[in-house]
Amino acid sequence: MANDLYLPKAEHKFSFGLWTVGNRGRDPFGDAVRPGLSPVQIVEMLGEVGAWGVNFHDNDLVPIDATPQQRDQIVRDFRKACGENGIVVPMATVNLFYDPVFRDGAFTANDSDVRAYSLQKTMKAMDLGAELGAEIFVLWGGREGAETDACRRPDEAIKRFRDAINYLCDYNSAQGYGYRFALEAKPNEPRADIYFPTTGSYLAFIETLDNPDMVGVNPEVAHEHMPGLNMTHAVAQAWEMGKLFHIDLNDQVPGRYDQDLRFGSANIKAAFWLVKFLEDVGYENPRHFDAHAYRTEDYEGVKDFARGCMRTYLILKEKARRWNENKEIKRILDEISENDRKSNVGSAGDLLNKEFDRSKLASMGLQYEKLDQLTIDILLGAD
Ligand code: GLT
Ligand code: MN
Ligand code: MN
Repeated sequence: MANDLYLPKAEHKFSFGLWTVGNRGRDPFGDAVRPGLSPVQIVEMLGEVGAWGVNFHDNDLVPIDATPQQRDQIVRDFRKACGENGIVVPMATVNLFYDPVFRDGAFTANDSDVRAYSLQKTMKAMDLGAELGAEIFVLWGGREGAETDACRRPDEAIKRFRDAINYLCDYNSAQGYGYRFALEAKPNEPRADIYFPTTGSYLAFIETLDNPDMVGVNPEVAHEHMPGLNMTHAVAQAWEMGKLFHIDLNDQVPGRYDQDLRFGSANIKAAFWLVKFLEDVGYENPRHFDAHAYRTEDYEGVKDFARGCMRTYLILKEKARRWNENKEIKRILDEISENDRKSNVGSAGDLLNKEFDRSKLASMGLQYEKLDQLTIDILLGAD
């Protein structure tokens, strides 16, 4: 019975990118360790492990040099495989980082032909995603950055990026696609510094667009952890602004290269607070795992990896339920909320004349040690 709780279902909206379970284990120091799978084979694998959705970059599905006929055949085969395996396409994205043409960035590149080509490639990727039912379009500006600031003024890059997003929003409206764009931040890698390093940077930027309502964010655990930030806080700010359009779940030890580890495999407690937040607020957009299996694995190991991402999420969801129902935790939270309610600031005049007993306010223990240990007890199964 308890095990059923941890089985993925469509209602959980668990999705994977073609590039995640299809990852062949290449890294900067070593070649592929797994044979390539076709998009159809990847969809079959996702059906087998119980996922709900598949996402793709344009070129994960259609090779960059495919003819229009080849493209149409690939789309037909892929659509059929999705139907046969009960898999939907919630999100699409565009690869603006792999081809050498993007060596100086895409929307922010100094060459206006590169910028125009990047827009054209993105529009075609939007056409492709819309054809397969995608409603969210992620934009990760992997090469929108610099190794040296001698190359351009960073504010010029921001202006170019804004022009590009405005242009794509207009295209979205003109085509009637109804996409919601989700901007994904990362501090560095593959460039030395990327222009919008944090989710907060994008949240501020979005308000400067012509159509801010069409654009939100896609925070990724690893990208917040790389610089040592708190993913749940980034997600909370996005949520509070109505901008949490999509999420990339994975794991990452701070201060290392981009590890894209199985969700919850490195920082269980951080993963717990994230899942608890998403469940408490009622997040209903896709739960996308942007991660890949260790390089030691064959495709059986890749399935273990994919099942593990979903299982850990569901275990943590159940832990969050236990946390919310724990009597001792509830009692402490009640006391905290009493302190929260006890005074109103009132008018500025009243407040200026009010007397506060600072030493009394500072003397009371807040019981956070106890709260945190109760959390640990739940996480370690000692509750
Ligand atoms: C790439 C990157 C991810 C992004 C993908 C979307 S591509 O794998 O590392 O974080 O989400 O472009
Ligand atoms: Mn990543
Ligand atoms: Mn990502």
